[in-house]
Amino acid sequence: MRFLHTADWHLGHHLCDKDREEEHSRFLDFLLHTIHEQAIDVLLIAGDIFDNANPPNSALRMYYNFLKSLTQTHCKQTVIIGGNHDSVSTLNAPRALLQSFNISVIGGATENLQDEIIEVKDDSGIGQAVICAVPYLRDRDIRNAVAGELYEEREKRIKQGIATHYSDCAKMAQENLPFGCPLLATGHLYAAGARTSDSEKDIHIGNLGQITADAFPKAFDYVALGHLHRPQKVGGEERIRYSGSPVPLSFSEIDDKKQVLLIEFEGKNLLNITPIDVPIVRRLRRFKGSIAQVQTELELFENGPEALQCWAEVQLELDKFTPDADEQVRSFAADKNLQILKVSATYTSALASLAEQTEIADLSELKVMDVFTRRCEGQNLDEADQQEMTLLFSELLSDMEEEKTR
Ligand SMILES: [Mn+2]
Repeated sequence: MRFLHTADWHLGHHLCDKDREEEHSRFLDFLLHTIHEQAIDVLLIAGDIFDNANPPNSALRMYYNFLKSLTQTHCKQTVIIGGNHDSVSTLNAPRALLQSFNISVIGGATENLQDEIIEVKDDSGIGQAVICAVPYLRDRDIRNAVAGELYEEREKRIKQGIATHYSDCAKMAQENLPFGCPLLATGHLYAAGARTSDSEKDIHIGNLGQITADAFPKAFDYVALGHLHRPQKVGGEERIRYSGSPVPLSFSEIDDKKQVLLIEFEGKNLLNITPIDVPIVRRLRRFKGSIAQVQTELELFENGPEALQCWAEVQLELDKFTPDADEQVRSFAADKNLQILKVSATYTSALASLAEQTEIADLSELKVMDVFTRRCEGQNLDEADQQEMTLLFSELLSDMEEEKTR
């Protein structure tokens, strides 16, 4: 059997106010083409289909058009799980309808665990594989907050909650697993030791729920993960993987390979895992250094073979405040097929404190947690209090986020 693993599409995403529609549309065309070409039997989409809980109509249209085209391929079964960015109700709304096309949607943890277990059958109804379609597990799905709980206890409870969910699922799935058939699982979480980029939001109260590879039962022959945008294995295990996002979601992902994963089974034997590169349709570039260095680099910039115009970020390193730095930099790129989306500056020593003040001027650059941390500074809190305050604040943020994505 041939499975294709992808995740973190983030349809409806914007990079510095620029929409990604063209890139997403080309990715979905590539995906359909790959499904045909590689004769894929099962498609696994491991969460964060949409960038936010209220996706724009254009993103919804793209999603449904893709699913419609999918029904015209030989793909027998599609499994879609909700991520931390997805709204459970938005994903689940067409669930019953999509089920009649063998597209199973698990927007959020289900009341009855059996609903997360999906059997793949051939045309004559014979079981071929079973998938534990575990979605992003929200705080309320895995633990009941206990008043006065300490940091360590909270961490342990979340981790244990996730691990228990997986082991219960595996046990239940094994009961009906036809002999010689593979058992797969999905997940949307932050596995310990994995590498992040700049574009993942914190999950599980400031990333408290980092589980390790051994939390996934050995019974799983492959685990298709989502959440982290860089493709990677977990704990060195071949069978536990992040596919990564197909479109770079921040300038920190410039050097990452963007891929989908082809997983081939013969009976229960995992034969091959083959990354298939997603074609780059738009290059993202980062230019860094003094104004003169950036000028030289921009002058040397050559257009690549990509279909769409390059987007760039410029990080200036300045020794004095230069009011027209932004304008200067943009003028160097005037006759290039390149658009500068963002210019930021850092200052050398003497101006550092001033820079810290001016840095705050750009609100879009500030993260909520950074503002909170700065506010705590100078309050003379001891380390334990600081940790507790940060945890409480993360918990509040997490609750607000979960409220948005119900
Ligand atoms: Mn994501």
